[in-house]
Amino acid sequence: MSEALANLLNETRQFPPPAELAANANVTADSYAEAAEDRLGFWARQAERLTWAKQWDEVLDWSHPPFAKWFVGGQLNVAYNCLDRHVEAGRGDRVAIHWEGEPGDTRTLTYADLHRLTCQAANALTELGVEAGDRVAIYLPMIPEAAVAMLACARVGATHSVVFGGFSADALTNRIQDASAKVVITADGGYRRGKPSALKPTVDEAVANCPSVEHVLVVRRTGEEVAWSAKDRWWHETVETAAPEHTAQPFDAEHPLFILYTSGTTARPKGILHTTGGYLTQASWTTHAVFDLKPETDVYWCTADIGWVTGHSYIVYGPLSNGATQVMYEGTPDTPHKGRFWEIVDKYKVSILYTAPTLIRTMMKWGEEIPAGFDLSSLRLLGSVGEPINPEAWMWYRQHVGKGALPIVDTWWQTETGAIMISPLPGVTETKPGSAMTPLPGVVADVVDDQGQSVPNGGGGYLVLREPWPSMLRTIWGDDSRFIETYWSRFEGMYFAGDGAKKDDDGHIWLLGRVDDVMLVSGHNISTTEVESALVSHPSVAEAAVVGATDPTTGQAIVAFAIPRGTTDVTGEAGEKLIAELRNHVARTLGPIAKPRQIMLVPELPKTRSGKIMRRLLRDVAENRSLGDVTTLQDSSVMDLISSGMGGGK
Ligand code: 6R9
Repeated sequence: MSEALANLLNETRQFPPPAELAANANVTADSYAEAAEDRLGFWARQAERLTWAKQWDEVLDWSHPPFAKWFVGGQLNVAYNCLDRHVEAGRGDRVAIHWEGEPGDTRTLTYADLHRLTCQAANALTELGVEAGDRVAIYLPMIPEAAVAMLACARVGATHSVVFGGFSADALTNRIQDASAKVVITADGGYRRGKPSALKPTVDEAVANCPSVEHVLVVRRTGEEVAWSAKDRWWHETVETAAPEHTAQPFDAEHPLFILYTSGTTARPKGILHTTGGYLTQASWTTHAVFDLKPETDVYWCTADIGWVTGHSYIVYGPLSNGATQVMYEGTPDTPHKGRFWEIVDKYKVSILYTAPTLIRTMMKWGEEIPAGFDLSSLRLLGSVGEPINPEAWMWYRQHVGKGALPIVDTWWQTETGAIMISPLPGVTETKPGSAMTPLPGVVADVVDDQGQSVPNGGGGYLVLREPWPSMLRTIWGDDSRFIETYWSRFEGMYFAGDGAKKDDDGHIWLLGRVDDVMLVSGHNISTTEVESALVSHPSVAEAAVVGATDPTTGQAIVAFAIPRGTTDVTGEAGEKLIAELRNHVARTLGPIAKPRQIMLVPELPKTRSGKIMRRLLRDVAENRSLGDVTTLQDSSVMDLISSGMGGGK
């Protein structure tokens, strides 16, 4: 795909794991060999890390691809694995969640506390008529009740569908209707950017159009006034008064655990369905392996929202099944000040931090003096997820958060994959800034060309998965044919992830962004990620987004949007000079073919609510079109800022 650029972005820096971490790592290099020799045996051993009520008969049934069944005949309860077994083993007093509200209020929940609340919530759901197999929609802020609600559903075998609290009434309505949810769990609101942000009115609007909903359970968080209907029940009057005893009943390994909707760029949302045994096996093992989590001593913090898959797998199911102590934060990173994240790391002595490139680049823009003002000495491992991380952002993360020494795990995966697939192992892999490196043991990924042929080292193409994996999506809810068409039709017998990737000379994998975002310039495929990384490698640029705009001579031309770092002067002539310098910088770094036709200096970039850059909207700006659908934008005023521009020119 990027033959014009292959190997032009010469990243030669490499960092071996710290010796002490390598010596005590949860997982060693042997795992790769073990899994290569017997992949199903390897996954069966990881499944044994869980507590099963009934042993499986067969590890994988792949007799009707692409419909997989893992741990066939096995039975377990997910909530039992996340809570009861820790309490039964005498670890009930261990802190499960150090919760920090945005206004600064805090709660500490031990495993015993979380267990009791989950049992009460399970009893309350049963009392509301929820049975195994029913769907429950969850629309909550980042409060402990979000985890409790998910675990209570898992406990009674109800399938949860968490909808991110920032989504509109329309988005919520579509998701409730698609899954015919019987109950909605919400709150009066949550705190965002220093003030209460209401949720209940959105639910009221949605539920008015959702006849399947019988009850709405409402957590009181902000105390703001809410409208009340016959379907509504307060959480504190229903859950907190319910009996605290509840016996978790085991469910089949393939029992539906949750549906999570992915937005997609154009089409209607897809309800990605995950099931019980395989999902928990891989979510749990990857938490243990990739984060080297030591439940007795580590304090883990994943900054994602529970409304995204990262929150499902790496706040709820992965960490809790391992008995981890974690931090959960309700609010935004700049409330009440830009050091809030670092203050939290310092306060709770966080040792493992898992965050997103968009946040790292925002921190770069704010300046390194902010993290420098806090004691980050408790940190020992850093993670990244959500987008390709540019080498300069990776280096900044290592330098200014990781004391120039900590390992970084850049983890590639998707809502559809359920758990981490491609990532360094922190005690094994010699990392390269910007590369997700190699598939985890038990995962068979490859980069293939248009014809589905594996590309040689140094080549680029499409990322695929060649073998089924335990936490793979089982289907799109209610739409098997769309499942087949979207993921299994592009290449015979392979899962098509929709991402471009290349293999470097050592065979390590570099993600190049969504294939829809690849540009075709004078007959050459050029990845947006590589040009963005070249721009971010310039000291004056904090963040960049690149798109291909129609061009009469070259087919597509590269148009870049760049956010200058903190104090850079971008007014008038200084701006023009910087733009000229940046165009030449890209040409020098990647080759003349990648020189942007146009660079615009902007204060912000349009992002989805999960922090991914929306290049589609930038393409509209670059081609002087009116803007397409902006409903999934995190902040719709951003597009006005960009269109009016801080500076532009060729
Ligand atoms: C976990 C999550 C999935 C898409 C995926 C890819 C991008 C995620 C990445 C990455 C490069 C990484 N992505 N992690 N790209 N390097 N480490 O984000 O799930 O919201 O479904 O998005 O995100 O493009 O295909 P989801």
